[in-house]
Amino acid sequence: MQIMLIGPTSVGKTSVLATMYHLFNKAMAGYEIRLTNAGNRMRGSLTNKISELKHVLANGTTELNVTQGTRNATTFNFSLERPPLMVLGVPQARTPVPIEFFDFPGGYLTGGMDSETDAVRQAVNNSIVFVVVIDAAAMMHNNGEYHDQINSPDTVIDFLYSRISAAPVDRFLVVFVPVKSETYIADTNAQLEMIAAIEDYYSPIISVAKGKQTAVVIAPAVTLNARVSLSHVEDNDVGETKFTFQKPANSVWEPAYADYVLYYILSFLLKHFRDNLQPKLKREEAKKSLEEIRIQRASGNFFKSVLAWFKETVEPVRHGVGDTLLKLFGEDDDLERLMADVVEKLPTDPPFKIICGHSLLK
Ligand SMILES: Nc1nc2c(ncn2[C@@H]2O[C@H](COP(=O)(O)OP(=O)(O)OP(=O)(O)O)[C@@H](O)[C@H]2O)c(=O)[nH]1
Ligand SMILES: [Mg+2]
Repeated sequence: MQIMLIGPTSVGKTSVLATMYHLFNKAMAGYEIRLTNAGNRMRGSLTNKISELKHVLANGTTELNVTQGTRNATTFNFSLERPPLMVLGVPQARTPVPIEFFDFPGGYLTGGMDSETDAVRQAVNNSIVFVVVIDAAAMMHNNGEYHDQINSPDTVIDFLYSRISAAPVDRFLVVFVPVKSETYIADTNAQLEMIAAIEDYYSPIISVAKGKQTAVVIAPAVTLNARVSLSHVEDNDVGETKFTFQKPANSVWEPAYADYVLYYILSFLLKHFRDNLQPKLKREEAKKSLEEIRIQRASGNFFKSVLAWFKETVEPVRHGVGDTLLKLFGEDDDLERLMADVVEKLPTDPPFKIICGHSLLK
């Protein structure tokens, strides 16, 4: 199950990933579920990103420094884990569900070498969930004067459009995540303007999604502190533009909203599982009853035949590709309960919006 972060350099992809991971586990503390990446050798780079975000806020200046970009394309292997299931007092370990996040240096998208562009294309083709990170300040400032230059919407649209339009049956989720959006989530009018801008600039993705099994949502993230704001914009001699943000001196890391990105992803994955796998299991159950009757009548060798049936039908379903969610949630009611809780947490009011594909989420 691969999830891809997509956007040009410096828009905030790695910041969103690090913050989302941190906030999600904090919010899920009361549930028996965790997203972990223990043992992943790349774990350090997310921790470093959080340290950097804290560091740029904590100093005595009011100008916000820029942190380091990502050097190499990285797949972060996470897993969704739950504590063991107790069966008659004996703990039964549950198989974790692997979830991979693919994060790459944004330069691969815009000015990359062929091999870098190929890596992006390959990741696009392997992913069903896309987290499109947008620099909201660049999209909104001066009526979007810098949007093309900084967010390269055409390139992002090209990649996603071809993936979604070419896939006959796959389901997709596209989450637009505006960051550097502190100013635009602070009041209702600005929230609506930001939502309208995304719907306008990225309309080809939304149009193709509406004709396919694709959900599209907007979920902003504050990865630093909501009191950060745009200070000024300068063009240098070589045509580069620098956006400078300001912050209160000696402020602290107070991220917000980024965990909702994961709630949308999780409800999409749970719904996908429920719609595709559960009916399959129910059909298998029905088949089993019929088969049992037939076997009992025909041979009288009931147990041997049921065992054979189990090997042929149930085991392949259980060990099937991507069906590890079944192992994590088992045959109890946990899936239903978690699904209901996660759906309850899905925000639908501005600055969030479910643009299309409600039925793929709930
Ligand atoms: N104002 C503001 N700045 C942010 C926010 N999130 C990230 N930034 C800043 O944006 C810069 C780039 O963030 P990264 O997460 O490294 O961006 P990236 O998209 O991973 O960049 P590459 O790895 O180069 O592709 C950093 O200096 C962050 O401090 C935010 O919510 N608000
Ligand atoms: Mg990065």
